[in-house]
Amino acid sequence: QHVELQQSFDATIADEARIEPRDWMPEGYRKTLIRQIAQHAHSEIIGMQPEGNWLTRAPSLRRKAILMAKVQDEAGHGLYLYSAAETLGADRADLTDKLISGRQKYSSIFNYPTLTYADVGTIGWLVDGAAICNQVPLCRSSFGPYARAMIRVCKEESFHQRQGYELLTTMMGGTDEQRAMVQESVDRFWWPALMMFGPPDDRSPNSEQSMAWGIKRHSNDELRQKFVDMSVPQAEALGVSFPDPDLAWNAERGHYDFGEPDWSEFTEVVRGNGAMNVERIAVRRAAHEDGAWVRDAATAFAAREQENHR
Ligand code: FAQ
Repeated sequence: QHVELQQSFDATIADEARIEPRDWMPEGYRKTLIRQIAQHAHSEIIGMQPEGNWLTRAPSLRRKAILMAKVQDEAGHGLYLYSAAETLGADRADLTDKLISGRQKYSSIFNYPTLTYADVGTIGWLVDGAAICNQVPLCRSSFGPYARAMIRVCKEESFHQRQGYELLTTMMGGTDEQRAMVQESVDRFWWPALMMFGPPDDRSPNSEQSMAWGIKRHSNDELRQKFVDMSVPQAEALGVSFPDPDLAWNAERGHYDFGEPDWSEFTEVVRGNGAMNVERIAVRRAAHEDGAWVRDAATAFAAREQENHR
């Protein structure tokens, strides 16, 4: 019977059809999806912090309203993704526990500090830009609930990217000081944004199997290249440069050549040694502990309601 189940799973993948929660799936497929979706959900939740840092100091009411809406969207994405993980049998409380005890990862990018308001624009433009580049193909992921969640998430992320670009465009039309602030921010975020796509293909242990299963649709290096190609004309239009002397159009390849990110820095950040790792987890842990009474009250309320309806 197991052979038949495996054959039916393989046929679904080969037909580019969707695997749904009720379907049989290999344990490795389930585990890989839980790992990736949980990491993705954690990134959305931790990703609220760098920009949330500027909510109380936004330069105008308009900017504050926009930023508040964006940060709220990230919370929504996180909840959506935790729900997708739950369809695979994962327990949300357990996933949160794994995040705050350091047993599950979140994206390296959120371990860099946000030092100026220009960082809000740069995160929108480059970080959400990289996120979209990586996530649009995931709308065709082989696992139904993940693919469907990605459709809405991508629509919201593209709004986020535009607001970031618009913010930077406004600053570039301002004073010399504002223009310098934008360039300084782009200089800090360019390389970390390239690292969001993960290690180079020859050092990416999960890529091959995840691509065979249709969980990932492109390799890390393919998406990184796509992001560079997309970003260079946008930088030119904005009037900023990227801090990479090797960045140059290669007519033969039809792509931009670019330098190598500092992979030792990436490894250190993923290991927990980036500038903000300790603070990010401490803030998340404190929010979880401070919210314990809400969870307790909701559970007690649900129990009482059930009792009343007996
Ligand atoms: N940071 O074998 P691979 C957002 C880990 S966007 C930390 O290549 P895989 C939106 C990887 O987990 C950000 N760790 O792995 C937003 C694995 O470790 P493990 C979130 C990383 O899974 C914007 C090991 O390295 N987006 O939040 C990173 O095939 C603005 C080996 O790597 C997603 O998660 C990294 N950058 O490919 C929110 C998208 N890269 O688990 C707020 C979905 C790799 O074996 C504000 N995820 N690792 O111990 C994916 O597409 C994939 O998981 C990759 C990694 C491409 C990230």
